[in-house]
Amino acid sequence: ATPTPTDASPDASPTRVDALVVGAGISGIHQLWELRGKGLRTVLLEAGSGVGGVWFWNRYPGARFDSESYTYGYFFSPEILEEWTWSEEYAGQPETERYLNFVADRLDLRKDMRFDARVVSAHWQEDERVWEVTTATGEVYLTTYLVTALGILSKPAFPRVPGLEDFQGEWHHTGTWPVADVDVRGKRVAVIGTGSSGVQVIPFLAKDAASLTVFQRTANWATPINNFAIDDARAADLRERIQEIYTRTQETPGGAIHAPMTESSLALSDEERRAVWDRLYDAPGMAFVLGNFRDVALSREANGHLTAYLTERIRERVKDPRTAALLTPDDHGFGQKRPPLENGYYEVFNEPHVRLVSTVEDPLVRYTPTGLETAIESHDFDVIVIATGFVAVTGSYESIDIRGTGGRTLQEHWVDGPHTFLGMQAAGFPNLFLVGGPQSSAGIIPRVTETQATWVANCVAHLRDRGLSRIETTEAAEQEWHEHVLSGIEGTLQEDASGWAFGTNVGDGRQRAYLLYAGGQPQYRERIAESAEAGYKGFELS
Ligand code: N01
Repeated sequence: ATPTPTDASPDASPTRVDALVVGAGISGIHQLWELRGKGLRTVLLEAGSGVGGVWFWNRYPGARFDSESYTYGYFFSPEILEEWTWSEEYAGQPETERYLNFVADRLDLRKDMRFDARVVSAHWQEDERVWEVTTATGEVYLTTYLVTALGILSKPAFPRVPGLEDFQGEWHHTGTWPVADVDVRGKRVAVIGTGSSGVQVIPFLAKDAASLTVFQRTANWATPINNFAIDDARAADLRERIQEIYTRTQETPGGAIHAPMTESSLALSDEERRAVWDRLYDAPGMAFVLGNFRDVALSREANGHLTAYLTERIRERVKDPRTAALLTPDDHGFGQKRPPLENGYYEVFNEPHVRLVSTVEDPLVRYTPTGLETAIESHDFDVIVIATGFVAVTGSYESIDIRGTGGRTLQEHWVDGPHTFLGMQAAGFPNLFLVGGPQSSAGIIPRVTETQATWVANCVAHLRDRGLSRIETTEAAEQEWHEHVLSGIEGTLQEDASGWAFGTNVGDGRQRAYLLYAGGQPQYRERIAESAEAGYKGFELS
């Protein structure tokens, strides 16, 4: 008899499935549901011990959505839409983790999920047309189709500072925060990094710590989240308008309810611009970021007016002028790095027990048994919080030994940055689908990956219904997509941007490469649908 997924154990023979999904985050959960819906024997392997992906690992205090909760959740299931009510406009991590567990249970997905099952290798076997997938504990799966739903922000990046193993205190990376409470009451705490994670965690640590020292390399343009509780009336209204809200997410570039204003900010007077920005600054969520004037993403002059406005706002909120100046970015315009949303972030630096250290002026040298040494000082800490982000987008692929035709590794294929067709497949890696991988994502991730998960399931069903079992894109199609992806940032201020979307944050000498997709979700959906409708143009089927 064919073994079922539950037969897997280190001693058992390989488990044979039709499809295997890697990752129980928001994308993988949906993908499992879609593949199961096509009648495929599917198993999902997850490195963590629970459901949630990024919402499982990033449980640091203050972690929360900065997209509206109801635009981030799933739309594919009427039961889920009906039975779940978000409590806040921007839900915190505990609520989101509960939501994803609710979905896994409500749709009975858990029975096909294996936890603590970290995939370490995936090797294509051309003769049998299967991927041989091995976990860290030695379990082996043979699958016709392999779908990676690894997340674009899942492999933690660490400062390139030696001696972490020498530090005798407690340290945590925000991206692998422990389930057990981290108690910083009365302790001397350090935070390294001031991106979205740092900006979210810092006010919470400041509340309890005896002292908090923030090591900042680059300041960011943070704007208020203006979160609020969803009361019964709003919940009822949202439920009534949910299809209208979904339609809106399908029309905007980033899958959000916010979209840029097309009128030129440069056509307005200073007072008029200021009035708009005051309104957006007080509006909830990403309104300031995604609902701003389109030309601030295109014109240095327009962007300069905006950053002058934000510089003033920072000065108003931070009492010490030197600290305010340090908290004001001087190396990038607004939107050239993903701007964090904050709640009381700037005010934290007015508190006497909080100190800001610029690692540009005073670089980190090493961890010591008692803390951190910088070029000019030695600091003692009980707890060090590392909020230095991720080896984004391709990082999670680098952690798996993926070998395609002829034993070629994905890392070799992507040595100059990722190459894919439609962000769906890489040439030389048949039957491997990348959901939420490079060259497809930007904006609200579940709005991108829901499209992909459905596309993948339809594609696999298409092959099965025609007695086919192999699909592989071509290098020519990859090249065409590569040029299309780059054209999406041409003429925008992204052309000379940096940060995780370009891999420049990692600092290991990797080539700067644009990892996302800036063409907007409506166009992305159109492009992948066109290929499918033309019998999967750009792919070879057999
Ligand atoms: O990571 P980041 P993140 N010494 O790379 C600094 C999403 N997200 O985890 O800019 C000192 O943005 C680094 O400095 P620099 C969101 O998409 C969403 O914060 O490289 N500092 C930077 O300041 C976000 O964009 C939410 O010079 C060092 C920081 O560490 C993405 O995840 C919440 C350093 C890292 O910032 C990543 O955010 C959280 C060093 N040696 C995250 N090395 C939501 O709200 C690096 N840094 C939903």
